[in-house]
Amino acid sequence: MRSLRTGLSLAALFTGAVMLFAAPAAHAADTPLRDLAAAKGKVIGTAVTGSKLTGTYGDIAGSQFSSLTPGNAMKWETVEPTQGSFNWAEADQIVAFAQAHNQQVRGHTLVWHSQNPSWLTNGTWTSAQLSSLLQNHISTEVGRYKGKITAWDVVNEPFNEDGTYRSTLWYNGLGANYIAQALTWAHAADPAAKLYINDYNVEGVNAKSTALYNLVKSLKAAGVPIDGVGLQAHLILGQVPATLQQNIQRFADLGVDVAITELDVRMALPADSTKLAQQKADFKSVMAACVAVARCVNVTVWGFTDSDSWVDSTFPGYGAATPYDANYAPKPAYYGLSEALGGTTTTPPTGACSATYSVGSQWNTGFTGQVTIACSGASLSSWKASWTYGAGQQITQAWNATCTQSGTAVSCANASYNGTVPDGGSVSFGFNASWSGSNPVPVVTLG
Ligand code: G2I
Repeated sequence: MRSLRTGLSLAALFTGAVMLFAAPAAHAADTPLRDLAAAKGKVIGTAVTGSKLTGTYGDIAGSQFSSLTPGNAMKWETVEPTQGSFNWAEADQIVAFAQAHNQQVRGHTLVWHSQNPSWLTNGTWTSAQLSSLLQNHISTEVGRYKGKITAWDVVNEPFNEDGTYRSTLWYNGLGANYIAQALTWAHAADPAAKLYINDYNVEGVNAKSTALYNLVKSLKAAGVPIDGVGLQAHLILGQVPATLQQNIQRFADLGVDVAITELDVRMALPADSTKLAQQKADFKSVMAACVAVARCVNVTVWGFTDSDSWVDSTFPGYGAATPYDANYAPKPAYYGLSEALGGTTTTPPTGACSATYSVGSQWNTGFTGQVTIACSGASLSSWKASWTYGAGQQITQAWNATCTQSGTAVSCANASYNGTVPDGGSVSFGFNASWSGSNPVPVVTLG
């Protein structure tokens, strides 16, 4: 009893605070991506949700990007939910925001098999009726925004993976010629807008991208107004196609522009420092491929923050696919984009988060410890605290983290419920451990 009381009072002596890295707010001094891109003759864009364009979301969208793409606001089901009754509110709002921030707008998308209104998909139409519905839709929407849209994704996702035409309302009703007709109608409605065909899984050289290549070549030969191809680039961590730059180049050599239109890189959750570093490399190599080809004009991310991404709901267990975390802190991926555009920042991508280690109580054979991870001017979506026990200490039990010890090396990762450390917030976990002889406070690293 006496020794226990002595041990407890001594514990205060062992309570130390270890600051890790404390960087300034990670994005404070960095040159905005749009300025870096402009210096390379490129445009950098993001998909946006109109209702979110205020506060920090609006600040980042307006200051970092030189192009906006409405994520859903210009799709047919949004703009004409009931036949003949139009809703342009969100699309107008995004266009106005872009104009106020000196940004381009990529119009997305006029002809697609998805996100069409039910009155259209459930209707029974002759070819002539379908053709006239499509022409009216294109003329109305492109005409409304004439002079305000830099580029339109006129036709979206026309191909199957094997390079055959996708069976859709349009292909089945009008034949493959719907593509040339849509481009021609869009050109008539806004002759200055650049007209694109946009698809996914066409980033590398493969059957699908070769079908797109052959289509563009034949459209050009026939004098159809086609100005560019959009490579969506919904990628999986570590899987940027090796032939991306070669593929961009072959389209450029056909005499069309190329845009990376919907870039994101999804990973299995939870994110960790290894995955985020790979994601940085992936974003960097995509941007570098675009920078390397003069006719690659725009790289657009499909949502700039993990709180505004389609990935999490579509691929359960996957996420963290964008360059900013859910609390608007730039992730390593942001610095991947920045570095590929010539940015020279060396700011630690994990930002100003630190861990403090303390011994709470200590008795002759054991002690209770605590680590607090706190963020200021940065945030974390997952964490791992590691240290070395040089004096034979051994973790026996932990709570609010999963701790493993191998020899002298201790590593504690967040539990499923406390991976997020918001800007200005903190998370703590505790543990019991044994000791003998001495119990020095270790240096903790955060990853
Ligand atoms: O699916 C990812 C993208 C693939 N390429 C074409 C893009 O247009 C497409 O974007 C996504 C939007 O980011 C999502 O936000 O398209 C999805 C639909 O295919 C959009 O998801 C829909 C949800 O499915 C709806 O439940 C929701 O009401 O977004 C709607 C509006 O938030």
